[in-house]
Amino acid sequence: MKIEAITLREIQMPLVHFFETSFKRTFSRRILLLTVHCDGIDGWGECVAGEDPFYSSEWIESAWPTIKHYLAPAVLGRTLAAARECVPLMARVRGHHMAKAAVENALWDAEAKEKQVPLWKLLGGTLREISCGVSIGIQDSVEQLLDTIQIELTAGYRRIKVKVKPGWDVNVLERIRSRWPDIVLSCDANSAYTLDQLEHLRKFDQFNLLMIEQPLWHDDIYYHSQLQKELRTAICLDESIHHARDAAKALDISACRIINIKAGRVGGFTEAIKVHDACASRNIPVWCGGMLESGVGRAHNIALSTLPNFRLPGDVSASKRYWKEDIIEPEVEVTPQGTILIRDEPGTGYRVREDVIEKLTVRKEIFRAEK
Ligand code: OSB
Ligand code: MG
Repeated sequence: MKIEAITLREIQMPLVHFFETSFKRTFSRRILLLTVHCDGIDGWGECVAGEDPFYSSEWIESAWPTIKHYLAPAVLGRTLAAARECVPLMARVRGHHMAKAAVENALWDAEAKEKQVPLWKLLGGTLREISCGVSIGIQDSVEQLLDTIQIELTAGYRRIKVKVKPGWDVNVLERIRSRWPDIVLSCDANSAYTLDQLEHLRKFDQFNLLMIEQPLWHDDIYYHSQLQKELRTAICLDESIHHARDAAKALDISACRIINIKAGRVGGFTEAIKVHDACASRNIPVWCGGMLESGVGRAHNIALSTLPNFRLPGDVSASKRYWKEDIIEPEVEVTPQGTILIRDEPGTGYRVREDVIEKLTVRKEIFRAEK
């Protein structure tokens, strides 16, 4: 496929309900979508960078110029036999994984469409149905959180993950466990603690959690290995895993027992598959994380989740939990058993609704190959 042009745009989508983590409350998303135009085929990608550099140092205002000045010029005009060939072309740029993933994943979508195969098969997937969990943000009150958990359990979701931070943790987990002693429950601290709080973190062990996600610093692996020795609860790393070497290092020093894979965080599908494989070879389960994606990124997460070592329910949930109207058709739906059935059409199996996207677009730029 010859990469003739790239369209970059920002759309704005209000969330159905605010989403609060230990670092921020988000009411509305600003989302970068990227389209690669190759021989009459359009591939779509979503840049999962946030509105602010809080989850990671990347944010949408760093991704835009990085794509415009470096990543798009590195691939425009090139003819690739496979999407993964874009990785070495963009390798001179250090970091900026979410910006790179937007380009690479759009190319995978184009490749799948060109080869007339489902994206999940192209990625090496095998699962025909994936397990879904939900990530529930910090609420205004514990009662509100319990009501939300009840709704998600009734919907069939197989794992409840709650966001925690100092002051909204042990007290909240106690209330959840006293109402539901047996549900599959985990928590995500988004780096809200330090090792000085070890005695406090030990209290999490009483709740029989599936895991505690990223308790310590966003850029740390080593001290998580010290913490893991002290806890019965499995640690899952999210923020601090940027590539397969990070995953191998974390597992070599027993810093965690589970890894969360986000294609954006590791720079695209190619590296996500490598992280998956590094974990599989050590018999460590992975699951697919989410970044409040629109349908474009959501469809990509679903495809990735079909790889065989995605053995735990992911943060891959229905469109309607986030959006009044999603930008794909059909919207992502979850069965009463808490699963998503994998579609067999070429590409993601979800059609991008360009008319809706056009209306949501607040800025757009098109980059073309030099003649
Ligand atoms: O840590 O997994 C995270 C959302 C934004 C930034 C970081 C995280 C999250 C989530 C949301 O937990 C998961 C989802 O998209 O449903
Ligand atoms: Mg997380």
